[in-house]
Amino acid sequence: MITVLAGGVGAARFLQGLVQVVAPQEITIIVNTGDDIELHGLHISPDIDIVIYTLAGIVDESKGWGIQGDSFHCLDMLGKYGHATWFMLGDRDFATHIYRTHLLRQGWSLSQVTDSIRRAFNLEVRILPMTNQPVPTLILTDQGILHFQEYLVQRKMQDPVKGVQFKGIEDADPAPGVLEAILEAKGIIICPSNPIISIGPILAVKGVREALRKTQARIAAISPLVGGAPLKGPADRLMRGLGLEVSAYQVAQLYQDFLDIFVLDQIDQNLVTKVESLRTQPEQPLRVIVTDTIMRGLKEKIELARRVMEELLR
Ligand code: FO1
Repeated sequence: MITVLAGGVGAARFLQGLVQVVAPQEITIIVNTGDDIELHGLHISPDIDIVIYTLAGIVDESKGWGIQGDSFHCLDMLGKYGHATWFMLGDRDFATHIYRTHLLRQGWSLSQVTDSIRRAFNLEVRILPMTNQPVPTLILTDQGILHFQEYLVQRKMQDPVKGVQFKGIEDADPAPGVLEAILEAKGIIICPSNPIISIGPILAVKGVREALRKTQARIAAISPLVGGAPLKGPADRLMRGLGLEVSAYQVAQLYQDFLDIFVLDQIDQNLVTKVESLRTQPEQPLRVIVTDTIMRGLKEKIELARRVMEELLR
């Protein structure tokens, strides 16, 4: 089994390549749920949906989220009733949130609902939410405490970041199968996702970091920062706000205690020696791979996945 830690858009794009290189039945994806939000009385799990829609081939590729060709009549109508419409939920996307919320209210867990949605799309990968309990990511700003989606989408990242909190994380148990997927894996991949708000919440779930330190499997991470900037999203603003250096080196340092392989983009070739120096035990060097990590098309996604798998299983 290959276990993958995933956020949203960057992870989903990488997974499109990985499923061409590794048999989907062999892949377990542990997905961040810190971005989850309740809107219009519905439970929305953006990262889970982004992964499922992308692997199902129905995602809006230009945005990386939502369903291609979706319409927005339901949201327009809700707007007439005075509901906030800043989070662009399409009509077909709404069906997913209605279905999820309906089953959650009947007592299903988020794991069970996610598996049911996965099966509806005939996906053979295993998709596990990191936890079944709500752990919203909160961004501390001088405008007060904002839900991550309010910070990102509603306020368009305009507020300087003073801190990040995963509310309730201390009491959140890993979802069934999460720790086993790490401990029993043949190889583990940390996707090129935001290290603070996508991978950070997964690592903060009880027992996950310890399992990563303990597992016999090699662990590879792909830098989401290229040339000191994210390809998409607020990683730079969040890292700066937390007093961290905005660089691939800093990302490797955040994973230092469990990392075996770090994948840098060609642009960051100059960081190789610095990242290699992060190894904690001399007998277990940190291998740094330099390759093209910018996934323009399927060919690049497959090539990146192939390169990572080659290193992971060598
Ligand atoms: N991102 C936006 O920038 N604007 C939106 O209106 C928006 C709506 C949306 C609806 C469903 C969904 O699954 C994702 C959506 N996203 C939107 C993306 C999302 O906010 C983030 O990209 C992820 O949470 C980050 O991983």
